[in-house]
Amino acid sequence: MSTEATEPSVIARIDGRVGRILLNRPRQLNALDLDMIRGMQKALDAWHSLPSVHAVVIEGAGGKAFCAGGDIRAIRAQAVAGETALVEAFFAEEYALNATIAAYPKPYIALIDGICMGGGIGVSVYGQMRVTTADSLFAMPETAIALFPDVGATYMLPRLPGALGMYLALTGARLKGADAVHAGIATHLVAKADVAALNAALASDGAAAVAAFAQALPPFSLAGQRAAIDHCFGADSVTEIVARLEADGSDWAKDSLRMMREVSPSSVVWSFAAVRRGAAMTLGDALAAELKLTRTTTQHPDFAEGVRAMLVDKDRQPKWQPARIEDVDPAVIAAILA
Ligand code: QUE
Repeated sequence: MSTEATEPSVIARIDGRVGRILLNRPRQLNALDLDMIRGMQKALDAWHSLPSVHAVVIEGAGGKAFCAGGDIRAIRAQAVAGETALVEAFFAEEYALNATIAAYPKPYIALIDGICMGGGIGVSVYGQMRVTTADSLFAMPETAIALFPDVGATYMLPRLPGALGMYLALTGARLKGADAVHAGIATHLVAKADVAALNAALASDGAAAVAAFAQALPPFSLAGQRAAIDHCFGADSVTEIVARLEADGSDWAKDSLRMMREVSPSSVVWSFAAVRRGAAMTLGDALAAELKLTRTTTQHPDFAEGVRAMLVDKDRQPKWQPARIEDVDPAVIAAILA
């Protein structure tokens, strides 16, 4: 029997002018489970009309991650056990939280210092300010587990410059802090050494404190690839993206092809379609379409296999069905997207 007191996985408190949310599951890289989602929703609802709370500040505990995503291992176990109501509850409440943040009437400030992937992007990117340190890592890596870029990313990614969003969606490529600001995922770059002082200034001055800590951006490390990204990932089909990357032949194109060939081929095809579709949707409609898409994608064998390979057994050797992008059946994908 453990005698340790269980720490709450989300800590919400008022500090000066701000409401603070601490994601507090550091050993799981602050990956969101249903309890955490409910704790965040409850805090945001309580502060929504409370005049003394002028802004909300969200952070991750432990110094390694802001939030690595959702508690996908639990979702996989529920999906495999046929507990579809639990899977549905998780995604429905997570997406409702994303929508709450997007519509929040007060400044919502995410302090991102470390890993920020998937669900972590969903609880930050719709806020007014996404403050990042230089060493943070941002990614939408869902094609690696045969899900798709969700938490509203089918709405958000097509609104990034050019075809950058499709590149991030299909390859799962990581961006460091400054590049995330260039891409529009983050809004301000701050020095790691300034985070504590910024945090204190937020409590006394609210959101206005951020500006004084923002650093000048170094050049976008993808500046030299921007034209190729738009050309290759702006193509009208996955097959054409692959053909353009093969024709490009640069190191960047080879790396991109390698990343796209490692992840679930079926997921690449349905994620392409979902991100394309989201370009013409509102955030609310995109989240509704995503919820529908979770019902079919979590039933595809690649989802259980991808989570097994990346997060359960961690052998990173998934056996995808089918194994090649070229063998993905358009009729199967159309049924998943319907
Ligand atoms: C792709 C993903 C995720 C991932 C790894 C991938 C993802 C996710 C996690 C994750 C990380 C740490 C945890 C955890 C989950 O990893 O979405 O519970 O402790 O949440 O290659 O999409």
